[in-house]
Amino acid sequence: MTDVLTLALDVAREAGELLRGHLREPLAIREKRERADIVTLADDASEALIVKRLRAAHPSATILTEESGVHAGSDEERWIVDPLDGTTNFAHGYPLFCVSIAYERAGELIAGVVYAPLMGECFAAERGSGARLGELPLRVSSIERVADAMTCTGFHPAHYERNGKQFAAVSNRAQAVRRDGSAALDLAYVACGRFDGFWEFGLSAWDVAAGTLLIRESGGRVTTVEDESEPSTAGSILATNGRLHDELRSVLLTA
Ligand code: 2AM
Ligand code: CA
Repeated sequence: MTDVLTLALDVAREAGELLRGHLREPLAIREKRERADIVTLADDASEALIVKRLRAAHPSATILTEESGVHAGSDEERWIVDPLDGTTNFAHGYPLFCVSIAYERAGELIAGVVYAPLMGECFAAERGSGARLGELPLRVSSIERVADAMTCTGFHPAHYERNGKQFAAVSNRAQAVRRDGSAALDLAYVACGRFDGFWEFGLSAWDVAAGTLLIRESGGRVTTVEDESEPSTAGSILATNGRLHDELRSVLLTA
Protein backbone atom coordinates (compact mmCIF):
# COMPACT_ATOMS: atom_id res chain seq x y z
CA MET A 1 0.00 0.00 0.00
CA THR A 2 1.44 3.41 -0.87
CA ASP A 3 1.87 6.23 1.62
CA VAL A 4 -0.85 8.17 -0.17
CA LEU A 5 -3.47 5.43 0.29
CA THR A 6 -2.44 4.86 3.91
CA LEU A 7 -2.83 8.58 4.58
CA ALA A 8 -6.23 8.73 2.86
CA LEU A 9 -7.43 5.71 4.88
CA ASP A 10 -6.24 7.14 8.20
CA VAL A 11 -7.76 10.55 7.54
CA ALA A 12 -11.08 9.17 6.24
CA ARG A 13 -11.44 6.96 9.33
CA GLU A 14 -10.66 9.86 11.66
CA ALA A 15 -13.19 12.10 9.91
CA GLY A 16 -15.78 9.31 9.94
CA GLU A 17 -15.43 8.91 13.70
CA LEU A 18 -15.78 12.67 14.10
CA LEU A 19 -19.06 12.51 12.10
CA ARG A 20 -20.30 9.67 14.30
CA GLY A 21 -19.67 11.89 17.37
CA HIS A 22 -21.63 14.78 15.85
CA LEU A 23 -24.69 12.54 15.27
CA ARG A 24 -25.52 12.64 18.99
CA GLU A 25 -25.65 16.44 19.06
CA PRO A 26 -28.59 18.64 18.12
CA LEU A 27 -27.78 19.59 14.53
CA ALA A 28 -27.29 23.15 13.38
CA ILE A 29 -28.33 23.07 9.74
CA ARG A 30 -28.08 25.87 7.22
CA GLU A 31 -29.16 25.95 3.59
CA LYS A 32 -26.51 26.63 0.96
CA ARG A 33 -27.15 27.91 -2.55
CA GLU A 34 -30.37 26.07 -3.29
CA ARG A 35 -33.42 24.84 -1.45
CA ALA A 36 -32.74 21.48 0.22
CA ASP A 37 -28.97 21.87 -0.23
CA ILE A 38 -27.99 21.74 3.42
CA VAL A 39 -24.77 21.80 5.36
CA THR A 40 -24.23 21.02 9.05
CA LEU A 41 -21.51 21.85 11.56
CA ALA A 42 -20.37 18.28 11.04
CA ASP A 43 -19.59 18.93 7.32
CA ASP A 44 -17.42 21.88 8.32
CA ALA A 45 -15.71 20.10 11.22
CA SER A 46 -14.95 17.00 9.14
CA GLU A 47 -13.58 19.14 6.33
CA ALA A 48 -11.37 21.17 8.68
CA LEU A 49 -9.92 17.98 10.15
CA ILE A 50 -9.26 16.46 6.71
CA VAL A 51 -7.62 19.59 5.29
CA LYS A 52 -5.43 19.99 8.37
CA ARG A 53 -4.29 16.35 8.29
CA LEU A 54 -3.64 16.26 4.52
CA ARG A 55 -1.79 19.58 4.60
CA ALA A 56 0.42 18.45 7.50
CA ALA A 57 1.33 15.09 5.95
CA HIS A 58 1.45 16.15 2.30
CA PRO A 59 1.99 19.93 2.14
CA SER A 60 2.60 20.31 -1.61
CA ALA A 61 -0.70 19.07 -3.09
CA THR A 62 -3.75 21.12 -4.02
CA ILE A 63 -6.84 20.19 -2.00
CA LEU A 64 -10.29 20.57 -3.60
CA THR A 65 -13.10 20.37 -1.06
CA GLU A 66 -16.86 20.73 -1.22
CA GLU A 67 -17.31 23.33 1.51
CA SER A 68 -14.23 25.56 1.30
CA GLY A 69 -13.19 25.13 -2.34
CA VAL A 70 -9.60 25.07 -3.53
CA HIS A 71 -6.67 25.08 -1.10
CA ALA A 72 -3.91 25.98 -3.53
CA GLY A 73 -0.88 23.78 -4.09
CA SER A 74 0.96 21.95 -6.86
CA ASP A 75 -0.73 21.50 -10.25
CA GLU A 76 0.62 17.96 -10.35
CA GLU A 77 -1.07 16.53 -7.24
CA ARG A 78 -4.60 17.06 -5.99
CA TRP A 79 -6.76 15.71 -3.19
CA ILE A 80 -10.51 15.73 -3.87
CA VAL A 81 -12.54 15.70 -0.67
CA ASP A 82 -16.17 15.36 0.30
CA PRO A 83 -16.09 15.57 4.11
CA LEU A 84 -19.67 14.28 4.39
CA ASP A 85 -21.45 12.81 1.39
CA GLY A 86 -25.12 12.28 2.14
CA THR A 87 -25.59 15.24 4.47
CA THR A 88 -29.38 15.00 4.35
CA ASN A 89 -29.19 11.33 5.40
CA PHE A 90 -26.80 12.30 8.18
CA ALA A 91 -29.09 15.08 9.39
CA HIS A 92 -31.95 12.58 9.75
CA GLY A 93 -29.87 9.81 11.32
CA TYR A 94 -30.21 7.63 8.20
CA PRO A 95 -26.98 5.64 8.17
CA LEU A 96 -26.03 5.92 4.49
CA PHE A 97 -23.45 8.69 4.56
CA CYS A 98 -19.70 8.66 4.14
CA VAL A 99 -16.41 10.49 3.86
CA SER A 100 -14.90 10.44 0.35
CA ILE A 101 -11.23 11.19 -0.33
CA ALA A 102 -9.47 10.78 -3.68
CA TYR A 103 -5.93 11.55 -4.76
CA GLU A 104 -5.01 12.52 -8.32
CA ARG A 105 -1.57 12.85 -9.92
CA ALA A 106 -1.20 14.60 -13.29
CA GLY A 107 -4.98 14.47 -13.66
CA GLU A 108 -5.13 10.68 -13.13
CA LEU A 109 -6.95 9.09 -10.19
CA ILE A 110 -4.36 7.23 -8.10
CA ALA A 111 -6.11 6.46 -4.80
CA GLY A 112 -9.64 6.61 -3.44
CA VAL A 113 -11.29 5.90 -0.09
CA VAL A 114 -14.98 5.88 0.85
CA TYR A 115 -15.66 5.34 4.56
CA ALA A 116 -19.18 4.89 5.93
CA PRO A 117 -18.79 5.05 9.72
CA LEU A 118 -22.25 3.81 10.77
CA MET A 119 -22.01 0.85 8.39
CA GLY A 120 -18.47 0.18 9.63
CA GLU A 121 -17.29 -0.15 6.03
CA CYS A 122 -14.16 1.28 4.48
CA PHE A 123 -13.71 0.94 0.71
CA ALA A 124 -10.27 1.66 -0.75
CA ALA A 125 -8.74 1.54 -4.22
CA GLU A 126 -5.35 2.16 -5.70
CA ARG A 127 -4.69 2.54 -9.40
CA GLY A 128 -3.43 -0.77 -10.83
CA SER A 129 -3.73 -2.64 -7.52
CA GLY A 130 -7.48 -3.25 -7.25
CA ALA A 131 -10.06 -2.25 -4.68
CA ARG A 132 -10.90 -3.64 -1.25
CA LEU A 133 -13.61 -3.51 1.38
CA GLY A 134 -11.50 -3.90 4.51
CA GLU A 135 -9.34 -6.91 3.55
CA LEU A 136 -11.78 -8.27 0.97
CA PRO A 137 -10.87 -7.75 -2.72
CA LEU A 138 -13.76 -6.18 -4.66
CA ARG A 139 -15.34 -7.26 -7.91
CA VAL A 140 -18.34 -5.77 -9.68
CA SER A 141 -21.37 -8.02 -10.21
CA SER A 142 -21.75 -10.37 -13.15
CA ILE A 143 -25.38 -9.45 -13.94
CA GLU A 144 -25.75 -9.22 -17.72
CA ARG A 145 -29.15 -7.59 -18.24
CA VAL A 146 -31.05 -4.63 -16.84
CA ALA A 147 -33.96 -7.06 -16.30
CA ASP A 148 -31.91 -8.84 -13.61
CA ALA A 149 -30.34 -5.71 -12.12
CA MET A 150 -30.54 -3.84 -8.83
CA THR A 151 -29.81 -0.24 -9.80
CA CYS A 152 -29.59 3.02 -7.90
CA THR A 153 -29.90 6.69 -8.75
CA GLY A 154 -29.86 10.09 -7.07
CA PHE A 155 -32.17 13.06 -7.51
CA HIS A 156 -30.51 16.44 -7.81
CA PRO A 157 -33.05 19.23 -7.19
CA ALA A 158 -32.37 20.78 -10.61
CA HIS A 159 -33.33 17.60 -12.47
CA TYR A 160 -36.44 16.17 -10.78
CA GLU A 161 -38.50 16.00 -13.95
CA ARG A 162 -35.94 14.02 -15.94
CA ASN A 163 -35.15 11.92 -12.85
CA GLY A 164 -38.82 11.02 -12.50
CA LYS A 165 -39.11 9.82 -16.12
CA GLN A 166 -35.88 7.84 -15.91
CA PHE A 167 -36.79 6.37 -12.54
CA ALA A 168 -40.06 5.10 -14.03
CA ALA A 169 -38.36 3.78 -17.19
CA VAL A 170 -35.69 1.84 -15.31
CA SER A 171 -38.22 0.65 -12.69
CA ASN A 172 -40.26 -0.85 -15.54
CA ARG A 173 -37.23 -2.80 -16.81
CA ALA A 174 -35.01 -3.63 -13.82
CA GLN A 175 -35.55 -5.76 -10.73
CA ALA A 176 -35.23 -2.66 -8.58
CA VAL A 177 -34.21 0.99 -8.42
CA ARG A 178 -33.00 2.50 -5.15
CA ARG A 179 -32.45 6.16 -4.25
CA ASP A 180 -30.08 6.13 -1.31
CA GLY A 181 -28.84 9.75 -1.10
CA SER A 182 -25.05 9.39 -1.01
CA ALA A 183 -23.49 9.25 -4.47
CA ALA A 184 -20.02 8.30 -3.20
CA LEU A 185 -21.46 5.37 -1.24
CA ASP A 186 -23.74 4.36 -4.12
CA LEU A 187 -20.64 4.11 -6.32
CA ALA A 188 -18.83 2.02 -3.70
CA TYR A 189 -21.85 -0.30 -3.73
CA VAL A 190 -21.48 -0.72 -7.51
CA ALA A 191 -17.79 -1.55 -6.98
CA CYS A 192 -18.63 -4.34 -4.52
CA GLY A 193 -21.50 -5.76 -6.59
CA ARG A 194 -24.47 -4.74 -4.41
CA PHE A 195 -25.71 -2.47 -7.18
CA ASP A 196 -25.27 -3.39 -10.84
CA GLY A 197 -25.58 0.20 -12.05
CA PHE A 198 -25.94 3.79 -10.85
CA TRP A 199 -26.67 7.10 -12.58
CA GLU A 200 -27.13 10.70 -11.52
CA PHE A 201 -27.02 14.26 -12.88
CA GLY A 202 -25.58 17.41 -11.35
CA LEU A 203 -22.82 15.87 -9.25
CA SER A 204 -19.39 17.38 -8.59
CA ALA A 205 -15.86 15.96 -8.58
CA TRP A 206 -15.90 15.41 -4.80
CA ASP A 207 -19.04 13.25 -5.06
CA VAL A 208 -17.62 10.90 -7.70
CA ALA A 209 -13.79 10.87 -7.72
CA ALA A 210 -13.09 8.13 -5.14
CA GLY A 211 -16.08 6.06 -6.26
CA THR A 212 -14.98 6.19 -9.88
CA LEU A 213 -11.59 4.67 -9.04
CA LEU A 214 -13.23 2.03 -6.81
CA ILE A 215 -15.41 0.89 -9.71
CA ARG A 216 -12.68 0.92 -12.35
CA GLU A 217 -10.37 -1.05 -10.06
CA SER A 218 -13.22 -3.54 -9.47
CA GLY A 219 -13.69 -4.19 -13.18
CA GLY A 220 -16.60 -1.83 -13.82
CA ARG A 221 -17.18 1.04 -16.23
CA VAL A 222 -17.72 4.74 -15.47
CA THR A 223 -18.76 7.34 -18.08
CA THR A 224 -21.33 10.08 -18.40
CA VAL A 225 -24.92 9.11 -19.12
CA GLU A 226 -24.63 10.61 -22.61
CA ASP A 227 -21.23 9.38 -23.88
CA GLU A 228 -17.75 8.18 -22.96
CA SER A 229 -16.54 11.43 -21.32
CA GLU A 230 -15.03 11.53 -17.85
CA PRO A 231 -17.86 12.16 -15.37
CA SER A 232 -16.07 14.28 -12.77
CA THR A 233 -16.83 17.62 -14.38
CA ALA A 234 -19.32 16.65 -17.05
CA GLY A 235 -22.56 16.92 -15.13
CA SER A 236 -23.71 13.31 -15.26
CA ILE A 237 -22.44 9.88 -14.32
CA LEU A 238 -23.31 6.36 -15.45
CA ALA A 239 -21.43 3.71 -13.46
CA THR A 240 -22.04 0.00 -13.92
CA ASN A 241 -20.52 -3.47 -13.81
CA GLY A 242 -19.72 -2.83 -17.50
CA ARG A 243 -21.93 -5.66 -18.79
CA LEU A 244 -25.21 -3.75 -18.76
CA HIS A 245 -23.76 -0.28 -19.34
CA ASP A 246 -24.95 0.17 -22.93
CA GLU A 247 -28.40 -1.24 -22.22
CA LEU A 248 -28.92 0.97 -19.15
CA ARG A 249 -27.73 4.02 -21.11
CA SER A 250 -30.20 3.31 -23.87
CA VAL A 251 -33.09 2.96 -21.36
CA LEU A 252 -32.10 6.32 -19.80
CA LEU A 253 -31.67 8.18 -23.07
CA THR A 254 -35.04 7.04 -24.43
CA ALA A 255 -37.00 7.73 -21.21
P1 2AM B 1 -23.84 15.89 -0.42
O1 2AM B 1 -24.59 15.16 0.63
O2 2AM B 1 -22.37 15.89 -0.22
O3 2AM B 1 -24.41 17.27 -0.70
C1 2AM B 1 -27.57 12.70 -3.53
O4 2AM B 1 -28.26 12.43 -4.65
C2 2AM B 1 -26.19 13.19 -3.89
O5 2AM B 1 -26.24 14.51 -4.45
C3 2AM B 1 -25.29 13.26 -2.68
O6 2AM B 1 -24.04 12.77 -3.06
C4 2AM B 1 -25.27 14.74 -2.29
O7 2AM B 1 -24.02 15.11 -1.79
C5 2AM B 1 -25.56 15.44 -3.59
N1 2AM B 1 -26.48 16.56 -3.43
C6 2AM B 1 -27.62 16.55 -2.74
N2 2AM B 1 -28.28 17.73 -2.84
C7 2AM B 1 -27.52 18.50 -3.63
C8 2AM B 1 -27.64 19.83 -4.12
N3 2AM B 1 -28.70 20.58 -3.84
N4 2AM B 1 -26.64 20.30 -4.90
C9 2AM B 1 -25.57 19.53 -5.19
N5 2AM B 1 -25.41 18.25 -4.77
C10 2AM B 1 -26.37 17.74 -4.00
CA1 CA C 1 -20.86 16.85 1.12
